[in-house]
Amino acid sequence: MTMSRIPRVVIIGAGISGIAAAITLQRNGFHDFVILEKGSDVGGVWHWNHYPGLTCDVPSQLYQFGFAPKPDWSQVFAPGPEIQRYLADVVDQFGLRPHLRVDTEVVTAEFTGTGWRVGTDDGDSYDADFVIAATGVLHHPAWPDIAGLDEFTGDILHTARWDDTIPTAGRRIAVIGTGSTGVQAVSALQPHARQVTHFVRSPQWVIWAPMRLSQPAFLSTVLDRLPALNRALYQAGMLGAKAFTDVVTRPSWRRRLVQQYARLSLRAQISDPRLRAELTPDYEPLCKRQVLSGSYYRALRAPNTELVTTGIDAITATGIRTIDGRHHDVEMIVFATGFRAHDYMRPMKLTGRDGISIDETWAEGPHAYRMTAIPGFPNLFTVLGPNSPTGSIPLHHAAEVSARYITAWIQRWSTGEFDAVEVTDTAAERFGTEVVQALGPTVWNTGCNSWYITENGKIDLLPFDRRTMETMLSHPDDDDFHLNRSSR
Ligand code: N01
Repeated sequence: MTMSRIPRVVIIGAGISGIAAAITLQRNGFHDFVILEKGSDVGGVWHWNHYPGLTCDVPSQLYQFGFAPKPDWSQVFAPGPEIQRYLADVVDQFGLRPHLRVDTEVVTAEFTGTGWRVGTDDGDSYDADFVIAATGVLHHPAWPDIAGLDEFTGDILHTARWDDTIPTAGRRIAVIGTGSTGVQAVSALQPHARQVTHFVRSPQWVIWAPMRLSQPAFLSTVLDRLPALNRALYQAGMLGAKAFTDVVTRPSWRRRLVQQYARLSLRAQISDPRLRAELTPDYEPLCKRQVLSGSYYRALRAPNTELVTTGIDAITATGIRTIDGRHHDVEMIVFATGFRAHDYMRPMKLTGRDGISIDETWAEGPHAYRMTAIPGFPNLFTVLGPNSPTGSIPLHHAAEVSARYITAWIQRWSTGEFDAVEVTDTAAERFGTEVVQALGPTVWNTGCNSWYITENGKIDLLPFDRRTMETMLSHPDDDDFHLNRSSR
């Protein structure tokens, strides 16, 4: 391939999206890129999260890059540390370390008229022709505003910033929140704690799944020796994922069947009618990000666990007081209260064309054309950005598809076809309208509150299937963009 000029690219974030972007650039012959990572290592959400019980509830065969299949996952649902190691191994295998700056937080990024100037917390700046924001959705821990939080004299932890030096065995622990994280944390803490009190504001449907099922050693050996079989397994997994996308995006008997299974999971494991009533959500299964567990209900039935569904009034020096006046003495409070999922790219000060800020552009919530391009922000693309399919399509695959799309633009820049590419307002608005229309029949739109929903009440997900996503990102669509040449 002949190139008339070499693009300089800054990738922000070394999680799944950033790694996908870097490797895609590299495989297309672009090597002048730097990955700026705020954390001390790669892995993104799998670097930051290391709370007890952290397990991926997506089967390992699907939770990996298509270009870097791992034959020997220890479990069908991999434990968090193994996923972190996998991502670090991929970074090494593809020689990305020389491009990586860890402990480097991007604080500013400004469009200069011809490219970007990116500033970091240590005072450095990087000039780039393109910026790829791979900053992750589940990054900022959400700390609820509960009265008395500062009064507590014991240990306070957020699951997303776990401190491994704080002991948990033999202690009285409160866990607040019952998303995927809270359910996993309660299951892992209960066997060793003296007492676990689980504070549940709104119960979740918890589908039974064998989360600790080992991947048989012989299968790992066979997949290692027969890469073609490993690829076939990955493709088979993609078909399974397709069925799941169908279930969440279109009402059908298939959706109802999965929902029945969710209800059965509760009925079959909780026989006490009072406890079952407390654990029964008032919305349809699958409406929130579905929780999977093979151990949570067992942990709840244990004598050292208590479920508290009465609202929290305040935190005191020695525990938590609920609105019925009862005081729950605890030595440690674990906040499994999720993330500020819509602060994507912030608090970075991102300034686009004509001085427009990302905060102004996203005053009514994050939005981007086909998940990746934002009007007013030329030569900047997001990977797993707004409206990404976090609830329906394998994420590594979605990141790879977006990375290929972005690389196609960069390729065209390298031949001198344009200097700046910017999505039009019309195209971005049209995409937004298509998304809203397609969200109508999705299960996420059946009346529940979840982290999928922005403060402005929009569902921040992709309501399309994998093929549609692949088609929309298969090639740059010139009609939807301004291609500008500058006189530099
Ligand atoms: O967070 P969540 P999460 N008082 O937002 C409660 C991914 N993940 O960290 O529903 C009391 O789902 C809140 O209650 P309510 C996965 O995508 C993946 O668990 O608002 N409670 C809710 O119960 C997942 O969906 C894996 O009433 C309060 C909880 O906190 C996403 O991360 C593993 C409260 C927050 O649930 C986020 O999951 C783990 C308050 N003031 C996570 N404020 C995998 O296996 C909030 N809550 C891949």
